Amino acid sequence: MSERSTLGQFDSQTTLIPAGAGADSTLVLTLAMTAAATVIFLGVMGLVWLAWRRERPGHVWWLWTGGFALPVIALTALVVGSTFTLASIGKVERDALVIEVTGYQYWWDVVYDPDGRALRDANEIVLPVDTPVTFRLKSDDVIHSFWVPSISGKMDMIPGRINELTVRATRTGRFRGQCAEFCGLSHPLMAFEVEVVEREAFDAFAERLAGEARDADTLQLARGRNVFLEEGCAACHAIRGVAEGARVGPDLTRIGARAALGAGMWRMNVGNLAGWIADVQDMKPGANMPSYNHLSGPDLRAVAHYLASLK
Ligand code: HEC
Ligand SMILES: [Cu+2]
Repeated sequence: MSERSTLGQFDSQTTLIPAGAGADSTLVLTLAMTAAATVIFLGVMGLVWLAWRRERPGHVWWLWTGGFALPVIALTALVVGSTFTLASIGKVERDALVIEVTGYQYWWDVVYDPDGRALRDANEIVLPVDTPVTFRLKSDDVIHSFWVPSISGKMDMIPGRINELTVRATRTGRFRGQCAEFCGLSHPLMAFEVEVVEREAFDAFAERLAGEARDADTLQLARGRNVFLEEGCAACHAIRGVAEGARVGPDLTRIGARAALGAGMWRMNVGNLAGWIADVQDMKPGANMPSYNHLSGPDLRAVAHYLASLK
């Protein structure tokens, strides 16, 4: 079994098996364009073949239809098709749920309902199925691009700007998102998971997110929480109810519940968590986090178990 994250199933990151309204219409347009291009290509090749066989050049009539009328008709149809598709993608809906996503080198800050309860999470996005969701996309360092190929087209995240992208997931499942704009050497390692669930499951998820982190209710977990506080992790990471405010790294309040560790890179488990903390530069080269290879074995195990318990 691969130690990589759960994603990598063949339908988790593809525009060819759509799971969202935007991806749906883009696929229809793509197929229509491919079909039209194929017909035109075959037609032109047919004409080339005819021209090849005849000794005399064809009539002027051919020039007018083949060289002028046909291209005008074909291009007009394609322009109309793509204009309407583009207009239908990301159409703003008033009652859409708002999720604010901020890109950082090389991870994602996620805030549900930013104008209301402002529930913060990271590196994973849960969406209710068949519900319009408007992503409010920002960046705090360089330009990133937010892309969940199975669900919708991509949208740039530009420092100092807010871009909006409205999507509607059409079936439940797990999908993979990926930063789609070169943002530094570790850009390809900047991914995330999207889980599309039924509305009730989404509401339950939001409830869990609203609370504080789970208590450290065993000796080992308490030791792990102390390591977290004493080693200065809280300078960059927040855990609600334990250490609040820091935004340099992902919010860890419910890290143990995420399927992947390190923005879509590794499967979430105690072993990978310990490896990450001890030698993050080996697990994810370029991550903006120091390695903690001076921790004792028991301390490292304790903090890894503590983080895994935060669900
Ligand atoms: C200087 C700031 C900084 C400090 C200090 C720091 N981290 Fe991080 N940490 C980060 C950043 C930035 C990331 C995101 C890296 C990436 O994915 O590119 C991160 C990622 C993580 C992740 C993965 C989060 C996820 O969603 O997958 C864990 C777990 C983690 N840190 C634990 C710790 C622990 C435990 C400590 C203390 C022993 C610590 N960090 C100290 C900045 C920091
Ligand atoms: Cu990026």
